[in-house]
Amino acid sequence: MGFEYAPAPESRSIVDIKPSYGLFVNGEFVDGHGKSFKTISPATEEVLAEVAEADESDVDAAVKAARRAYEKVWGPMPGRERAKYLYRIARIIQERSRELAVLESLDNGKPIKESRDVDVPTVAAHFFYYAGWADKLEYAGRGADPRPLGVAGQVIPWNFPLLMLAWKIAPALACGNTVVLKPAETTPLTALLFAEICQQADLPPGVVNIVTGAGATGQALVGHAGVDKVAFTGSTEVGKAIARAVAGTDKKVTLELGGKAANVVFDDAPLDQAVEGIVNGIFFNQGHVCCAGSRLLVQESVADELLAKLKRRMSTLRVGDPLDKNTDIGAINSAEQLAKIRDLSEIGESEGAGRWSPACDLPTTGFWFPPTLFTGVSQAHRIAREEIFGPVLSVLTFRTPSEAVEKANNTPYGLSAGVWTEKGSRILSMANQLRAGVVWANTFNKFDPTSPFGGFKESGYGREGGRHGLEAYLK
Ligand code: TAP
Repeated sequence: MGFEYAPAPESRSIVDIKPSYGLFVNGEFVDGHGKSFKTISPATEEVLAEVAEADESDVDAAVKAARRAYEKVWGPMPGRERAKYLYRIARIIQERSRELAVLESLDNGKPIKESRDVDVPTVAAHFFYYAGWADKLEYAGRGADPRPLGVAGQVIPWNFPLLMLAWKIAPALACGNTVVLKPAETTPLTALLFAEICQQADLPPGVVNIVTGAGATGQALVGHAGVDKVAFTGSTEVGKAIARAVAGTDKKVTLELGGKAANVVFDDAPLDQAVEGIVNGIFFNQGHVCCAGSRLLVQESVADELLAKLKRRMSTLRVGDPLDKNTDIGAINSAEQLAKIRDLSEIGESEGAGRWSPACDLPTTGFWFPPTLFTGVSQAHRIAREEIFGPVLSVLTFRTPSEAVEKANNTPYGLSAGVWTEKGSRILSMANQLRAGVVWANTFNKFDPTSPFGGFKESGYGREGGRHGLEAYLK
């Protein structure tokens, strides 16, 4: 039985979007020297604001501001004092959480219930968590008096704009580094609101600098000689280019790249619960998730039953206005990403996989893609190998646990995996055999600041989160 939902839009009046934004350098908003660019709402294609582009000279000014702040203020400051700033930032994030959530949904296209209930609370949690470490770094496992690295150049993607910012900035600052961060071109607005929060927290000028722009700005940042540490989250392709660019320098690097996670369902799994985990694994955030469970591996004996349940559940997903509190699946972040999802889905069909989506009305403006699954997928299909980064699930089957392991690990990536079974011993055995940085058992896409996150193989190197996340920012 279906239900009709009355619209329940979150008001956008809480955010005050300025017509144009400068760069945040040395504690102030300044004009950029590059060509400014527009950021739009992917749900409506409405222009939200004009944003400055940082060229090489702007990046240079930001790195120099970060260096001064590192040497004169932030580096020498006792950890207990740095902690106070981080706690203050965390509390302001909580106080302004509705504003941050609405702005994130507007600029990114993700549903408000996700930005409100997952992204922003996790962002605050990261700042609280690393604030707690700032005066306890001698217990981080890096010696009695671990030192910061200096200036961190950080480049982040568009799928979790604020959360990726928090993953990068909170541990860097806790350890005594200063940062220059480049948000993604399509989602700069919440990083700029975060810059205002730094001002509100009286963070000393130059400790956090935000340079907006496109790939060239990111390239200028990671290539800058004054950057001691490069932290990048994004595609494997750009990650490789960055690794090449910093090879031979003494910069420290962490790379968090793509994924093609297997979500493995055994015949003894609680199937209704598994269906919720599969849906959360691939349709959360429109599937724009590096650790998305984009390959469902289901044991053959329960495949038909599970697929019937999954299709029924997918038919209840509501696609539409990101600001509506009932929405499950929002807009695809950009026309470019939509084209990529469409291309790979068409390739899936032409290679012989069976495509299915529930009936759903998509809005006529903006960028949309229905929740989609492919059955009859073989390991050779491109939709089983390549990261689609959209709401598209590839379903494969297996007969034995060793076949499941073999298929799950048959990927150049290794970021995450899921296991669904009622046997604890099987969970442990699978977790030991799966080559993935995170293995979830009877759940999926759970994030916690105390837990390290990162990849194997082409999913990158280094860990973010937890005590391990400090290592990336300490000598
Ligand atoms: P990318 O195209 O790699 O972009 C990531 C960031 O790098 C953006 O800010 C981008 O700027 C910038 N950039 C582009 N070219 C650059 C260059 N040559 N040098 C330095 N910076 C450069 O990825 P995306 O499309 O934004 O994000 C999707 C990818 O990120 C997926 O593969 C996904 O799996 C991965 N991802 C991984 C994780 C983790 S934790 N492993 C988390 C989220 C996303 P522009 O915005 O202007 O392009």
